[in-house]
Amino acid sequence: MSTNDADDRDEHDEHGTHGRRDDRADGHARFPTETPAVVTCGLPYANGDLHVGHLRTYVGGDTFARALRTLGQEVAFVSGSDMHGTPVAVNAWQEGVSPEEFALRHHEKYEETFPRFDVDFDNYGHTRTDANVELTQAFVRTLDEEGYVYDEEIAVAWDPEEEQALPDRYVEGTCPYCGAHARGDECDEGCGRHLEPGEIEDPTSVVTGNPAEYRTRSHKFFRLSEFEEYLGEFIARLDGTSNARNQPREWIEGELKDWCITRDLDWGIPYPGEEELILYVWVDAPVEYVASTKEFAESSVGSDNAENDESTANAAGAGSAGEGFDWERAWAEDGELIHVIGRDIIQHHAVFWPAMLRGVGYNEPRAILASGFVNLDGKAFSTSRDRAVWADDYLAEGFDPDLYRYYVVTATGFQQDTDFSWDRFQQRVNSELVGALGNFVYRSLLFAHRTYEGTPDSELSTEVRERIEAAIEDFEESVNEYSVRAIGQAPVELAQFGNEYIQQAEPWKLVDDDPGRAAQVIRDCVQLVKAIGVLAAPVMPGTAARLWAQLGESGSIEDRGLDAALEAPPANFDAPPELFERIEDDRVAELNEDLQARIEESAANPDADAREGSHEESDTAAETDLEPLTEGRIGFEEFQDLDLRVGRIEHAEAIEGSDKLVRLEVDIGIETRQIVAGLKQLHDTDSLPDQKVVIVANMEKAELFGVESNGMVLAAGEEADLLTTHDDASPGTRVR
Ligand code: B3M
Ligand code: ZN
Repeated sequence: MSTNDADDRDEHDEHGTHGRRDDRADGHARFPTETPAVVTCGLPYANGDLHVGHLRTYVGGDTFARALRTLGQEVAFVSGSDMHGTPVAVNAWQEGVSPEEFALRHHEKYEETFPRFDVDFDNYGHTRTDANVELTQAFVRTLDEEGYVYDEEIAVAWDPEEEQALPDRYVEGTCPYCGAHARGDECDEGCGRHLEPGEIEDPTSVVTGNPAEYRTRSHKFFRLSEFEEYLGEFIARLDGTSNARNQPREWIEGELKDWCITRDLDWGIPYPGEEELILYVWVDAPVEYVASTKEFAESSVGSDNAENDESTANAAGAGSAGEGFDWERAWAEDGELIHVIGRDIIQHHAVFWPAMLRGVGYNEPRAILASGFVNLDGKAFSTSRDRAVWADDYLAEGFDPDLYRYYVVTATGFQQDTDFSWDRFQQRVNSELVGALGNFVYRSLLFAHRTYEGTPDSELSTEVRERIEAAIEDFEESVNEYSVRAIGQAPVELAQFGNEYIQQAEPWKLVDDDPGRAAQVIRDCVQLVKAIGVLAAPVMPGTAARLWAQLGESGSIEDRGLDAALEAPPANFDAPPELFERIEDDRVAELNEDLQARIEESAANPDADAREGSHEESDTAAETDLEPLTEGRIGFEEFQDLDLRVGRIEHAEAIEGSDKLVRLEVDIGIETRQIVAGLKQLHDTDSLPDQKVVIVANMEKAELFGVESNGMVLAAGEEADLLTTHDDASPGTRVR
């Protein structure tokens, strides 16, 4: 097994031993266990586009879940979108749409994007499903009944102008622990701590930019302090990356404060029995891990052909039906619960969540794998600055998802930060995937096909058998040590051995002189190819499936388990196509240029089409910078293509379900047009009738919220300042 894996080194140093994890006094049973396992990935807030940095945790979780299955472990791999809380509410408000509409849109996008990277959750739900609302309220009721919840009056930040409470991301200020600029509930740029309501210093309202005042409100508190001793013991037996044990120790050993679990907000799950209080998003979010597992377990019930139906409602990807998966045993009794998260949310998973689970009498997490961040050319990704490689753009480039999967999983130890650059990506793909793995598979299978029409009739040599056995053992060890990186490295390491082996044996020289030996060497190589496929399946499932087909194997490689690595390959197969394509220098130069141009454009034009963001920056201050003038000029004829007309609004009414849209009837002389416009928040609909406006009469028709829009009303800026005429131009007059 690789000895230079930083994650492994951390593990070993900490325990002062190079023994196996289960040598620890409080060690857990080795995988595969008799009990069901659940692997979860942190729920992405449904508030932005995914870039390749976000994907690290999901690809890592998917790889680990697949690796566990390869060992024969029963696994449910689940996640869902985090729909609630101020990260969604603030962004929806900025866009002028309802949080519900906003969150669902992003949820659907995530649901579609993950499988395109072969991140195949068995269930991908979201926190507003009935399953999660019910389960969350049941959790809270139990905590309340058990005496773990009390009421307390506290000072909450308040915007005096808007007359509204400012929970969490509605307020910014200074972290009381480290002095960094921080959000209301999290020191996101400094020490990373969770901040309780009222803790932030010099608070400013994100809504108006005003200094926030304080108001007294009654809220619910969870008695976290009562769990101090338990949490200390829990952390000592927690498996996974060492950062997940080390960071919380400090918090637990300091004074563990009770945790405020409600907010003044109208977006979220109500506190059971006290509907005016909304649960803090970090209460209902982790419960979705349980709800999503439950949905998986129940997913095949009532569906006759679930086995063949890969488009079941809440399964993102082709996860198998979950009938028979004992979700209650996993969560409430003795299952193996493994959380894969970003390193910024360790406190929530290693402190708040286990205390909640304990409070309701559930099982506890066995392991937390907290990933480092991915930087872009040494600097943080920035969603709002468009300084990112977007998941969609990566796929639109035609790159195989496996290339990125391999790159990000093996770049560094899981808990270390890592860097993405197109140059490094090219270098690793060309040397490790094309040069080592692809090359070995191709030359072996081509030689075998040409000379023997497939696998030669010969015995596997002891040397190669032992090498494959060692690779299998290492793989089992890597899974038990939670080393996602080592899992990813396994197939390439075996291919490197294969290349040395074939290079030394030179079977092409033996075919005539020593045909027996030649057949044996190629038999060895084909076996190595098969073993490489088995080991590659967790990190590169698509590639492994292609390799499997090249070998003439039938069925799914992933269903076969580790034993398949030493089973005889088929006697016949065709000439193989290459598994990977080289990435050429000019392509990388182009990718770098495009990325650079986008970054520069977005810096020069901060208002234009910045993507909605979640993790790095919240971009809350209203942008006042003017857009630079458009460079290209148009001729008069092109302008004439626009049919601009004076109109008079006859009728205006809000469109139900939309925060923003208004249905207008506009008289344009020749006829009356129905037009949908985003004016609701900025104009009192009653004030609109009789106003004169300018419309684009030959705008393509569109449908918004089920209402046809036949034209477009012109308005300036964020406030939708309506364009009008000032004299007696009558409706229908052309504007030139
Ligand atoms: N929605 C995303 C984050 O803070 C947050 C995770 C919830 S996991 C239960 O990264
Ligand atoms: Zn701080």
